[in-house]
Amino acid sequence: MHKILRTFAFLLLSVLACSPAFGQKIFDGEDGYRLWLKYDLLSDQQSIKTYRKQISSIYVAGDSATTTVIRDELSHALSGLLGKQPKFVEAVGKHALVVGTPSSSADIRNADLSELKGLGKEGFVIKSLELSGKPVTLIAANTDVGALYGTFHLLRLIQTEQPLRELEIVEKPKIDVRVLNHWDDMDRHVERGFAGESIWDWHKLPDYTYPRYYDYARANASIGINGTVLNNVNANAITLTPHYLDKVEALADLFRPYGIKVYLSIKFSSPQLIGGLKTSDPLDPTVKQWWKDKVEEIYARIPDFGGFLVKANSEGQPGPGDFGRTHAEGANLLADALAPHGGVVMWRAFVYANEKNEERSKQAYSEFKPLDGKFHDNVLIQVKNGPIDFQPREPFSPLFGATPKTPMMMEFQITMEYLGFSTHLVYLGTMYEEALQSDTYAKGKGSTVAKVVDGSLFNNHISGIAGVSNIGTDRNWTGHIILQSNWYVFGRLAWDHELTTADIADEWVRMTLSNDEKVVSTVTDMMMRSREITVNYMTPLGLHHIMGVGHHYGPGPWVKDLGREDWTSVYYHKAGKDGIGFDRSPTGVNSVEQYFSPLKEEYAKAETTPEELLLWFHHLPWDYTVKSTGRDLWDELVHRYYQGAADVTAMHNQWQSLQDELDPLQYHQVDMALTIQEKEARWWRDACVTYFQTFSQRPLPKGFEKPEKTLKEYMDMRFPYAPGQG
Ligand code: GCV
Repeated sequence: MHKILRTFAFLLLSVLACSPAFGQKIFDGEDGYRLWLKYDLLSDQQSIKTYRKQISSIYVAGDSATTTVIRDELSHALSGLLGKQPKFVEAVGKHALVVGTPSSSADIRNADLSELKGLGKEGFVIKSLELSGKPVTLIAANTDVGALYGTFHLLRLIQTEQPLRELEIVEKPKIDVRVLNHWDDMDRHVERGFAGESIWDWHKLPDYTYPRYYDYARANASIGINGTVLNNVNANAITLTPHYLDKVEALADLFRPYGIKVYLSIKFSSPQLIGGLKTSDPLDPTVKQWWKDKVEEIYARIPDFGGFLVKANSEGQPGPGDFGRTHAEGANLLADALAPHGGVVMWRAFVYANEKNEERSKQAYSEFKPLDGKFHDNVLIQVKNGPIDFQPREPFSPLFGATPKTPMMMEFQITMEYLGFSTHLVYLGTMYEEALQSDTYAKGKGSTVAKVVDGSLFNNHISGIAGVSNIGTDRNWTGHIILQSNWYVFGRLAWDHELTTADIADEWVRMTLSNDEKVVSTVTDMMMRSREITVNYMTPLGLHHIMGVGHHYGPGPWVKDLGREDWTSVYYHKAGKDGIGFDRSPTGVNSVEQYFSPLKEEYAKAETTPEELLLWFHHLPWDYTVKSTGRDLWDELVHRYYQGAADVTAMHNQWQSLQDELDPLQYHQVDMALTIQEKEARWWRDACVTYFQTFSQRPLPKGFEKPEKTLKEYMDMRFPYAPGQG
C-alpha cells in the first residue's frame, strides 16, 4: 500500500514539475492588447436582439481609405459584439446603419442636415431618422474622418449597452490639435517609459510594419486623438535626415486614413548638426533658408505633416538663447518655414535655469508673458499643467490666462514618471479635470484653464492639448491594464473637456473590463479615489518633488547636494526644526503674484490656501493647526501618509472582491500590481515619516505602526536600473 502511495505521489509531483510553471498558475484570458476595443459578445441576449434589428444592414458611402477603415471596424466590432457578421449593402435599406458625408452620399445630401454646418472637418451627427423614406440610424459628417469618429462613438454606445433609439447626437471637438507626445528615442528607449520599448521600430521601418501600428491608430481614432509626435523632445537631429524621413513618411501614410497627422520633435541646432552650417541663429539668413528647404523636403513626402514640437534652452537642449535670441524669434523661424504648408510649431514653456536669480516655479511665466503677441499665428506655447514638473499635485501653471494673444496649449503627462511608474493604479482623469476646471480668473470668474486651452476665453484662432504617452511594446501597451484608462481619458477630455471623468471611467471600465454593475461601480470607485490616495502616500498637503534622484522611483526626501539646487528634494520641502513647506507667499519668493485676483490673495495666506496646496505655498510650523481636522501639522502629515497606504490596501481588497466577475488574466495582472503598490505605498509612508520626524522631533500619533526600517536603511537603497531614465 505504501509503495502504491509513494508511486502515486511521485507521479503527481513529476506531472506538476513538468508543467510549464511549477507552483504557479497559468492564466488564460485577456492580456490587454485589445485595449478598450475588445468587442466581445455582449452578455445581454435581449440587447443583442434589439441591436441586430436596428442594424439589419450597413451602408457606408464612399470609397476612400478612411471608409475602408470604417467598414473594417464595423465588421470586426459588430460580428464580435452581436455574434453575427453584419450585412454590408450598397444602398440605404430599412433599419440600416448609414455612414457617409453629403459628398459621398446623395441620400445624406438630400437630407440637408443643418447640424453639419457648424461641425467642421471632425464633427459628426448620429441620428435616428427617415432617410429617403426608410427608418435608419445615420452617422453623417462633413468628411470621412468625421464619419470615422462618429462610427467609434456609435460602437461605444453598443459596447456600453446604450439604447440606439431616437438618437440626436451632435459632436465636434473643442480643441483643434489633440496629440500624443512620445518621448521615444531612435534606439527605442523611451524616456520615462515604463511599458517596454518604443513601439516604433526605426530600424525596420519603412518596409516592415507591425499590426500594432494599425491598432495604435485605431485606438487613437476611437478617442479622437488626431496627431502624434513620434520622437522625444530631447530630440536627435538625425530624424530630419532623408534616411529617417523615409520612415516617418511610412508611418504618416499608415496613420492618414485614421485622421492622425505626424509631427516631429526637432533639435534647434539641426542646421549645424546635420546641415553643415556654422550657426543655428534664428535670424541668420542661411539658417532660415535651411529650415525652409528642410520643411519643403518634408512636405514633398508628407503633404499633411503636422509640424514641429520644440524643447529649447531647457535642461541642456540648444535654443535661440544660445545666440542671444528670444523664444519668439526661435519659434517664428520655424513657424515661417511651416506656415505655407499649414504646419504648426508647438514651442514648450518648460524652461528653467539655475543661473537665473529666480525661483524655478516662476521662470516660465517670467520668460513667456512678456513675449505675448510676439509669436506668429501658427505657434502654440505648450505648457505643463503645473509650474514645476508633473507632480502628483500642483496648482495650475499661472501662464494659463496670462497671454491673451498667444494660444497656450496644455501638456499633461500620461506616463507615470512621478506617480509610481507602471505599477501604481492611479487614474489621472481626476488630475486632468482638476487642472482644466481650475479658475484662472483671467477675465473674471469662470475663466477656467479649459477655456484658455480651447481658445474660447481669448478667441484664439488655434488650440491644442498634448499628452506624454505611456505606451510601449508591453503586450498590454501601458504596463498595467488600468493605466490604459489614462490614455483613454486623455483622448476623451481632449475631445470634450466638459465630460466628467467619472463618466469616462465608467465607459472605459465597461469597454475594457465588463458591463457587470458590480465591476463597474467597484472599479470606477477605485479609479476615482486613486489619485488622491497616491497624493496622500507620496506628497500630501502640497509637498512636491521629493522622489528618488534621477530615475524618480520611490521616496527621496533627503536628496540634496546635486549640481542644481532645484533638482534636490530639500530645496522643495525645506523641512527644518521650525517647520516644513516652501514659502511662495509675498513673505517668500512671491510666486503667488503671478496669479490673478482673488487667487493671489487667497494663496498669499495659509488660512485661505486650499489645504491640498498648503505646503506648496507656505512654510508652516509643526504645530500649525490644520483647519479641516484640527490636528497639528505634524499629526496631519502623518495621518495622511498612513491613510494613503491604508487606502491602497482597501483598494486591493476591492479588486479582490471582483475575482469571480473578471477575466482571470486581467484580474491577476492588476492583482500583482496592487501587491507592489501596497508595498511601495508603505515604503513611501515609512521613509517620508521617518525622515520628516528628524525635523519635527515629535512622536508618531498613538496607534500607528512603527516604520519597518531605519532612516539610514531607506536612504541607502539604490536603483541604478530603474526603467525609463533620461
Ligand atoms: C523629456 C522632466 C523629466 C525629463 C523630461 C523633462 C521635459 O524633467 O524628468 O525626463 O525630458 O521633464 O519635460 O522636457
